Amino acid sequence: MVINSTLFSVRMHASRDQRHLSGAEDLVLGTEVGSAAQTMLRRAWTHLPQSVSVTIDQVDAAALVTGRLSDLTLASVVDVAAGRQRALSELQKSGVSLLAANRALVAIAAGAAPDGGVMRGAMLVDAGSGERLEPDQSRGVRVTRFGVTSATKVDCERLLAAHALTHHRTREALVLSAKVLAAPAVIAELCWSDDPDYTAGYVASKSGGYLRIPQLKNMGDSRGGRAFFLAAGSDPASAIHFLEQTPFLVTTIGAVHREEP
Ligand code: WAQ
Ligand code: MG
Repeated sequence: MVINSTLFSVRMHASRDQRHLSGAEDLVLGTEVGSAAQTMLRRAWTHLPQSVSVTIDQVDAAALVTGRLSDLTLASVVDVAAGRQRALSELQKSGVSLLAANRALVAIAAGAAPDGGVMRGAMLVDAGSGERLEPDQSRGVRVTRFGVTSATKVDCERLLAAHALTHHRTREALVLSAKVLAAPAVIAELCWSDDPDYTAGYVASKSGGYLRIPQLKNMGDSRGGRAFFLAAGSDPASAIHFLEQTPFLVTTIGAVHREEP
C-alpha cells in the first residue's frame, strides 16, 4: 500500500548565471528515487544548465495529505486578449475581486519580480484587496513536496492524451494546482508558463476546477508566473506552511471536458 510506505520528495532546479532554467518535483517511493532523479536530470540537461541541484528528502508520513486532480475544462479562445479576459471572468466567478484578478494578471504579464523578471515561485494575492502577501517578491512561495502515484500518473497521461494534451507541463500543472487548491485559505490560482514557446495557462479554483486557456500570452514572450489567491483578509502563514512543507500526494484523477468554440 503506497500510502503506508516511506515517501521521498525529489526536486530539481537548474540554472545559468543565477537565472532559473528548469525545475521539477515528485513524491516517490524509495525504490523510485533513482529513476525520478534521472528523469529530472535528463530534463535539466536539455536546458544547457550551468548548475543543477537535486534535493531528496524523506517526508513525514504522518503529515501526508492525499487528494484528487481537479476536473479539467478546455477553453476555446481566439487570441491572447480573449484568453486573459476569460481568465479574469473565471477568477471573478470563483470569488476573486476584479481588482485583485487584474492586479495579478498585470503583474505576471509585466514580470512580477521587483526587477521586472520572472519570480521563482508564486505571488500570494488577497482575493479582495489585491494586496501581495508573499514575504519575498522575488522568490515568491514555492510549492514543494508534492507528487502523484505512478498508477495515477499513467491514468492521467492516458486521459490527457485522449484529448491531445501530451505535454508533461499539463499533467504537472494539474498536480501542482491540486496541492495549491488544498491549501488553507486558497480559493483560486492563475498561471501561465515562462517558457517562450508555451502560451497556455490556466485558472484553477475550488469551485470551477482547472480551466485550461490555450492562449494567455504571445509566442516568444518569456514572462510567466503564478498567483495564488487567498480569501480576503486571511493570514498567509498557514497557507505558506502547507504549500512548502506538507507532503501532498495525488491518488485520483478527475474528468476532462471540452468547450465548443
Ligand atoms: N511553486 C510556485 N510557483 C512556481 C513553481 C512552484 N513549484 N514552479 C513554477 N512556479 C511559478 C514561477 O513563477 C514560474 O515562472 C511560473 O510559475 C511558471 O512556471 O494545461 O509550465 O514551470 O498545458 O514555466 C501551464 C500548463 C504550464 C497549462 C505552466 O509553468 C496546460 C508552466 P512554469
Ligand atoms: Mg518554466
